[in-house]
Amino acid sequence: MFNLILFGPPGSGKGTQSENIIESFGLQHLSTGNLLRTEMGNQTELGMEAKRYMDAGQLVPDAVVIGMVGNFMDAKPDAKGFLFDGFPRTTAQCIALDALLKEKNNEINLVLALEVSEEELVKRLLGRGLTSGRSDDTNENIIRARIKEYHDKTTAVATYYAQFNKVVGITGEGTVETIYADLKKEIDGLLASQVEMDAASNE
Ligand code: B4P
Repeated sequence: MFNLILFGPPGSGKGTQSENIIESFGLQHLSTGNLLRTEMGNQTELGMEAKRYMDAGQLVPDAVVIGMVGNFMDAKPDAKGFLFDGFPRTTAQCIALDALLKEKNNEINLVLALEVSEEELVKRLLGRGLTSGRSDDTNENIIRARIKEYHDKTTAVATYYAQFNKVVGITGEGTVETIYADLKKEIDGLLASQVEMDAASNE
């Protein structure tokens, strides 16, 4: 199994780049933002609770998100790996994810961290808000609150995985294609080194 986290602030291109990565590498896409928006669209109890936080630019409580991720992973027993997009977003979520993977004798192999300036993030999200219908993208104050949540709670995710030397920073400004090429180079490099290690251990 190959498990990858695509990490970065809101609007850094996680959703955009995930599409390319899952297509090339056949990973199962797990976007907590998408899962939460589906729950909201279906007006489930979980979705109605999540909406209150998302509309204020705040993170949804850990227990809600972790339960949802566990259910999603259990429903995909044949996945050859997961691409985690927008998850984990707190240290508690990192610890919970490690435990969920360990139950399946697995771990996170790589964290790719997209780096984008705050002004570019605000510009992109306001741009998406013109057409997406997402209420959290239309108001600059809410967008800045989301970026503050990222600095207050989510940058700790990179610190957590850095202690295991799993984080690689990627410049997230430029064309979608050049950024994808940089991401792909890192994934290809890691997969090649895993093949070499497997071959060596079979000798
Ligand atoms: P998410 O749905 O995860 O999404 P996001 O932060 O808005 O951004 P993403 O980085 O995916 O942006 P995208 O590629 O689309 O989160 C939404 C909310 O859900 C959070 O605020 C939180 O409340 C809640 N939530 C989600 N997960 C949670 C968790 N684990 N715990 C607690 N709460 C959680 O790109 C944005 C725009 O930029 C697009 O318009 C795109 O076209 C454009 N763009 C992308 N790449 C570009 C490039 N290279 N150049 C120019 N524009 C580009």
